[in-house]
Order: sequence, then structure tokens, then C-alpha cells
Amino acid sequence: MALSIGIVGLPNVGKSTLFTALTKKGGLAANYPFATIDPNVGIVDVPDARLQKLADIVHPGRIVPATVEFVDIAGLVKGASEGEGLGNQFLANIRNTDAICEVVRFFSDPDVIRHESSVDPQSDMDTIQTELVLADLGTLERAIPKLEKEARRDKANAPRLAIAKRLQSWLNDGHRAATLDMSDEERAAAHDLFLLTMKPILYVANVDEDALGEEPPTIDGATVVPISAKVESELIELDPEEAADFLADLGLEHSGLETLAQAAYDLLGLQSYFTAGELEVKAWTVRKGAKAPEAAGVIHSDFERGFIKAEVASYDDYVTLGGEAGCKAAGKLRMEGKDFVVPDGDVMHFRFNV
Ligand SMILES: Nc1nc2c(ncn2[C@@H]2O[C@H](COP(=O)(O)OP(=O)(O)OP(=O)(O)O)[C@@H](O)[C@H]2O)c(=O)[nH]1
Ligand SMILES: [Mg+2]
Repeated sequence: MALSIGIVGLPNVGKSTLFTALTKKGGLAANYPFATIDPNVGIVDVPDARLQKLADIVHPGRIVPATVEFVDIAGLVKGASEGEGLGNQFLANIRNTDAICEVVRFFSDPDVIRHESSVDPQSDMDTIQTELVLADLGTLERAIPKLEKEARRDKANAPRLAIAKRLQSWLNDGHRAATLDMSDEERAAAHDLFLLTMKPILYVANVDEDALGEEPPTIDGATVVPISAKVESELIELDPEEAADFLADLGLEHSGLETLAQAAYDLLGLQSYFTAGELEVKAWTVRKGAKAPEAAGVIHSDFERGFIKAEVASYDDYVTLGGEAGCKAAGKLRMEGKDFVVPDGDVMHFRFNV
């Protein structure tokens, strides 16, 4: 399943510009029927240059990159959680995402009107945080009576009620749910509440073009990805060579999409491993620190259930030695068992039996 990211921010900060650029550039994953999903949901490929290198060796029928799903919603304004503006009714659309990407206006263009509640990046972020916190308080207000009933019916449900109440008072003090100190069990129970401020958040600083090469602005202990939505929307009009030249002129190596996708992977502690065969070369997304059976389970639950062994080559060996046969001949094709912690980029082949 694709990693999904909800885009939030004040009105007119460049959310849709960024979303459109991301979605167009990445192209829709072929196996995803666009017609059946909301127009504000876009699935984009995660660019990974290693896939092409592997394909040059294996000559597969197709290359299948990992994907990230972005969900664009209307701008949030002060009071959104009380029904002000449009954003509030769309917040439900991002309740199921894995992370939140907040676009913050840093660009100066006087022609683009700032929303009335927009003053500067810090106060803009405070406004958004307040609205997300208020939305979560609304969620808790609706959830708590049900949890009380369940706790009365069965004592085993009491811890779920307790954490909901702790979260309520934490959020009432203006904090994000994610920063509350919780045990693993509490965290799991909290997860079932689908709170927006439980999700990891990354900030896109929508900066002026000439600020792209500079140090990114810092935001208290948060991941900040400097992007120019305007540049991204220009990049998608170019063919790959022109786009590379344009990026080079700006002193950049990667497009905003690549940087953003990578930042999201890092934020969520994710990495890729590859499968390479005649049919396809494919990137799979797995947790950092995952062991071989869990990685196998990303392909199919049968692979995890019936896991026997994994044949593994590191990406570097695979490329240097020209593929599986070369790795085997050089003794670099390893057999790994169920305790093997999968590193980023390994080329894997699973043996299983169900
Ligand atoms: N100069 C400049 N203008 C931008 C940039 N990004 C967006 N804009 C302009 O800002 C205006 C608003 O952009 P949108 O992408 O529609 O903003 P939004 O955040 O989706 O706005 P809402 O959906 O209303 O909340 C448009 O006129 C864009 O062309 C940027 O990086 N630089
Ligand atoms: Mg928009």
C-alpha cells in the first residue's frame, strides 16, 4: 500500500500548485484507477535512480517504483474547526493518512494575496496547529462518550478511555498529541483515535526561487523541506534534460518531489528494498529495522507466514558484479534467515512455503 500524505496549510500558500506539480510529474501509477478516486488524491512515483541501474542489468518487462499518495485539501483558516471556511469539512479526508505535510508561505510575491490571518511563517504555523488541535479535540469529544460506555461494559476497555482523557487534557493545553509521553500500549490505543496531531509532520517551506540554494529555514525541531512550488510547476513543463539543466542553473541536484519523498521516508523511518526479475524490477517500502519476514510480508502475507529464507545481494554488489549470477560467482549472494535485518537497497529473493 502506498504511503499517504495529507497536505495542509493556510489558503493561498501554494498547496494545490505543489500538489499539481507533484502529481503531474510523478504520473499516476498505472495500476491505480484515477477515475474512482477523488480528484484531490494523487499517486506519485517515488523517484529512485537505482531502479534504472538494476533494470539495465536485468532488462525487465517493466520498472515499478514505490509510490506516495498525496491528498490536497482546501486551506485551513482560523476557526476552521468551528466550521469557518472550507478546510474543516475536508479534514476528514486526511484522517487516514500516514503523515501530514504542512505548506508554509515563505515566498514574498506581493501579487499573491496573503490570507487575512497570515502574518509570518511562525504565526501561520501556530494557526494551523491550533486548528488541527481543535479538530482533534472535536474527535475526542465525540469518541469519549462511546469509550465510557465500552469501559462500563467491560473493564478491559478502561485503558482506552484513560488515554483518550489524558490526550484531551494535553490537547486542551495546546499541545500536539504526538508529543504526549505514552507507553507502547497507550500509543496503540491512541492510534485507533485517528488524531491528526498524532501523525508525524513535515514542513514544506514554499520559498522564493532564489532562496532555493540557501540554508533551509529552521522550524523548532522539525523537518523542513525548502521547495518552490512555482519552480516545481515550471519543471513539469520541461522534458527531462531541460529540467536537469534548469535544476543545475538553480544549483540543485534533485527536484522538490525527490527531496520531499525522501524526507517523508526518513520522517516515517522507511526505506526500500528491491526485487529484480525478468517480469519486473520493483521497489518495496519497508520499515527501517524490519527483519526479512516482515519485508517479505510487504509483497504478500503468505511470504511472511511461510518464510524460509531470503537470497540477498547488496545493491552495490548487484550493480558492480552485474546481477545475480555475478554475485553468486563472487560469493556475494547470501542466504539470510528470519533474524536478518534488511538494509536499504538490498536486492532480495524470498523462499517460502505455505
Ligand atoms: N510567487 C509564487 N507564487 C506562488 C507560489 N506557489 C503558489 N503561488 C501562487 O499562489 C496562489 C495560490 O496558490 P495555490 O496553489 O492555489 O494555493 P493553495 O494553498 O492551494 O490555496 P487554497 O486551496 O485556496 O487554500 C496562486 O496564484 C499561485 O500561482 C510560489 O512558490 N511562488
Ligand atoms: Mg488549493
